[in-house]
Amino acid sequence: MSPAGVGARGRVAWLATWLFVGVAPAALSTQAQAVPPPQPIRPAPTVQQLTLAAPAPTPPWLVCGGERSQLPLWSLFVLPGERGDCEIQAGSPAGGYRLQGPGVQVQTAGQRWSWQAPAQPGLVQLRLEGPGLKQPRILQLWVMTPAAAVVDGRLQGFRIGQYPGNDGGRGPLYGPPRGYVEVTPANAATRVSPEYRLGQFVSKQSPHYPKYVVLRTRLLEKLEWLTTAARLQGMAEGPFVVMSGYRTPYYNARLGNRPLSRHQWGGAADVYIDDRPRDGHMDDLNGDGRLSREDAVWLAQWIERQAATPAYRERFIGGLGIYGSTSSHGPFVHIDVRGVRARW
Ligand SMILES: [Ca+2]
Repeated sequence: MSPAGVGARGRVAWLATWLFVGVAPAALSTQAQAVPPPQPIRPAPTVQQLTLAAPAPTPPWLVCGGERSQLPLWSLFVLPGERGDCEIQAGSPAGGYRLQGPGVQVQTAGQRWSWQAPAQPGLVQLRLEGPGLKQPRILQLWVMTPAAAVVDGRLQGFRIGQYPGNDGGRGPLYGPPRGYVEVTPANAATRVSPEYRLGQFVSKQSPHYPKYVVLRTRLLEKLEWLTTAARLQGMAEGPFVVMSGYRTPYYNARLGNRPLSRHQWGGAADVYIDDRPRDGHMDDLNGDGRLSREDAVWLAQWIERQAATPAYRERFIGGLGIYGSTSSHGPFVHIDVRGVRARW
């Protein structure tokens, strides 16, 4: 752990003590929301009072298919038979690297490889070994079911609905997906990144399998980055709760959501922090003894602060939306990776 992480542990302990002592768990229940808030025994930390500790770079960067990662486990979403390249980014520790797995060929020893995905949908893992890597890094190729398999808005009975026939003039990020990852009971718990699992991103429209999901590597990288930053800064121990990830156009329309919601392209997640206590609701982040929209405001302000860092700006610019409670959900924050800044 970096020095910043060690410093953050004291902060974690302080925050945990304050939250557990200062806020009775009962105060967070729905029933108790009307009760006047208990007086905090210390002032609540403002977003600005937290450190701005960011995840430490851990080279090498592996660059594949227009994405790059330093994570010990990451995912690309590809089509059957698709070919691609990977390379070690310049500036990484020198030496010979090995990328091994089915369908991987060496182009230039130690620095660059080409791969070809299997002809059938499924999952293959490539392992990167080399200088400074105590454990192999895993690159997962999720081989998708091609979009051409969607018939009358359904894939194996799972309702997809209709994507806009073109990008609506809004750019390639709004074109129809190239394919869909099949989700079954057997692979729903498979990790797509160190902290997140495939099943967390599935459209919540039906209990029946198989289900299908669209996911963007960049969204997973952003979630991982924010999760690590939250941990370093003493805000949370575990990953964020993903309340909603991918939504099919069918389900998005059923919810009455915006027609061009980024959820439909696998690039958005509605998240909250639920660690203290872990009770299925957003934590009392602003320390006022209540669970309210203000806690989502607090979380959004925290994300906004991370967005000021160069590492964040380089890859994670996108949407940030604040939502309060309704009869069906508690407060949460929407994040996405649309590539341009959007706020609501
Ligand atoms: Ca609160």
